[in-house]
Amino acid sequence: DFDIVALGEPLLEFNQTRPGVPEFLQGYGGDTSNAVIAASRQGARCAYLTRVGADAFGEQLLALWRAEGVDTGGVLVDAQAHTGLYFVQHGPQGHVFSYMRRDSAASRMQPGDLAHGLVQRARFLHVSGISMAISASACDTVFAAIGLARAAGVQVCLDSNLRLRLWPVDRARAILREAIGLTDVFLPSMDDMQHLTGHEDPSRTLDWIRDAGARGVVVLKLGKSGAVLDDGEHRRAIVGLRVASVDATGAGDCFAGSLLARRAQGDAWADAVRYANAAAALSTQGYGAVQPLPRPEDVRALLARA
Ligand code: KDG
Repeated sequence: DFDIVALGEPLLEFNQTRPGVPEFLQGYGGDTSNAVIAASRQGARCAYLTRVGADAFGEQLLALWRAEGVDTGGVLVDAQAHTGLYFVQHGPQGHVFSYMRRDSAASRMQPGDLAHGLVQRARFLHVSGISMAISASACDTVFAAIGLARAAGVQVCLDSNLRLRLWPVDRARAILREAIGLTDVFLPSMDDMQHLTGHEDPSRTLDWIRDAGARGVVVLKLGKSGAVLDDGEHRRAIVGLRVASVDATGAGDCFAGSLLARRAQGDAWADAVRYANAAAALSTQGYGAVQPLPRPEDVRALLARA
């Protein structure tokens, strides 16, 4: 059985680490894949659900998950489509993503792909706005997985991960609202929520989320400024930690994976959020979404200094 089963789209990553220099560091991305790798590095038992193409990139991703200890029994190889990829470039406003993913293998996921029964064997199901944005059939697959999870008593975790290149804001708001009401753990970022709600302050944003039907725990991520944990009774701020950041790609995914891993290992919510906040900060110190994901000893060392 698994602590975390995640569902979404993995991507090959090409990261331009020096602006203007035509060289790209090859790595891996895809928010939900990043999150399970982060969780696995923290000691959680994880599985990933997706489709990859019958191509070299799909094989590389399968090798990555195996090397990271992530179960691939729920990964289908789709000979009719390619594995998606993206480029990361760095500008004055931070990182910029360019996607090459339309009609990718993962976007062809169907609810019938879930027949393996892995969702029901998890403690947490992890899905995201991106998992739902990539196509209508992937969106249906996410809602089917949520239905299976709820029927089996598996807790549903949703990361907002709003990518407005992938879907229009009105559709994103309607679908995310629907999904928020079905979550046990909702992980929005303040940036994403500003697009959805128009609110600029955390407490009005959390009120909007509760009005949308969120019943369980909500952790509103404030980037460098930390996070606010709302457990339904109390709201408390967790301060951001200062580190020398070079690339924030995947920091939110590291937060999600680390948080669920620590919950699965028995931490109280506030301790798990503090841990996830430190892990996410460390993940910004290297380029790419996966390579800089920290190990527990690094996270503990930062927490001890904080
Ligand atoms: O959170 C980081 C991800 O956004 C990145 O790895 C690429 O999954 C990705 C996406 O769809 O933006």
